[in-house]
Amino acid sequence: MRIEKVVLRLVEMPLKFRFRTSFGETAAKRFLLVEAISEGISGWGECVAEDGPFYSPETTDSARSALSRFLIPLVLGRDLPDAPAFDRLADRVRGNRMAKGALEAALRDLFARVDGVSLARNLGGTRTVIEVGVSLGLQPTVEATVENVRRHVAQGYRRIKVKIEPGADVDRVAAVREAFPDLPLTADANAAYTLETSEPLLALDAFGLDYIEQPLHHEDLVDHARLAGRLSTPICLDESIRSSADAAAAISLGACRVLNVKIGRVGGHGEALRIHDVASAAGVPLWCGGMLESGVGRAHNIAAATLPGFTKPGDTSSSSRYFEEDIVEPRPEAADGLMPVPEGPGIGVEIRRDVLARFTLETLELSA
Ligand code: OSB
Ligand code: MG
Repeated sequence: MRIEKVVLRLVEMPLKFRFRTSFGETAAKRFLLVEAISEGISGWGECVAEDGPFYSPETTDSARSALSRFLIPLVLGRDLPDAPAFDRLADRVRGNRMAKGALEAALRDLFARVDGVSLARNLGGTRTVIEVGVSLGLQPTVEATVENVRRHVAQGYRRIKVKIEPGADVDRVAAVREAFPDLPLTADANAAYTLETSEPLLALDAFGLDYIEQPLHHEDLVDHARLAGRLSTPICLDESIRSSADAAAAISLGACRVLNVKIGRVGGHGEALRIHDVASAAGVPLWCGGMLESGVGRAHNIAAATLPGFTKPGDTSSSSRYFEEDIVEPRPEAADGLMPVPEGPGIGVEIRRDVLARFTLETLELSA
């Protein structure tokens, strides 16, 4: 299939809540949206890079540069047999995985739409519904944390993840656990601790967490393995895992027993599939992480999470939690912690071009 045109949009959608983590705070979701066009059909992908390099070294600006200068030119005017062909072409480009992942996702959607099959089935996914949890940002107080958890438990989410940071960790988790003794609960530190400051993490062992997510620096696999030796709670890695090679290294070092897979963070569905296979062979369970995505990225996450290795509830909660209005229809909405998997071609949602136009700050069209 000949890729005739790629449109890169900078989009900003207001968030219904401020989302605070140990690395920063977000009040609006600003991201790049990729539209890949062939024979009148469009495929869509969302770039998960954020404005600043605080979760990942990539940013919206770095991704725009990588996409427009190096990645999009690899496919423009080229006759691609399938989406994995792009993955092989893009192998020359080091890093820049979020940029790569956005274009790869758009091509996956495009090829699945042309074939008239859902992306979930195209990837080898089997589920028709996926279990989802929710990721709750840091709240100003312990009371507000418990209240926020209560609201989301009432909505039926299958697991609650609370963000922690030094000074807002054991107190939060202890209070939530006391209020909800049987709740599937996890804590995400976004790399805020070191082995030297890990004492609160050891104290979290008392609260029966399903796992602790990314406690230490994203480059500290060996330290994660050391920490794992002192904790009975499993460690789940997020930021540390950029590729299947990272996943293999982390698993063989004993740095984690659970993996958070984000399609964008690892460079697209192809790399996510390779991580899936590495982890499944080692018996390591997966779940699909979130980056406050619009309906496009959310639909890609849903498709990925239909694979058999994704056995734990992920972060793909309802679109309406985040946004008054979304750029897709139907909006991905969970009920009782279950997210339906769209059956239509590709990601199974349609773009509302009028809404998208209102949220678009800049447009760059690249033609063959
Ligand atoms: O660490 O999982 C994370 C959002 C932005 C950056 C990093 C993370 C997150 C979330 C939000 O936890 C998950 C979501 O609701 O999409
Ligand atoms: Mg995380």
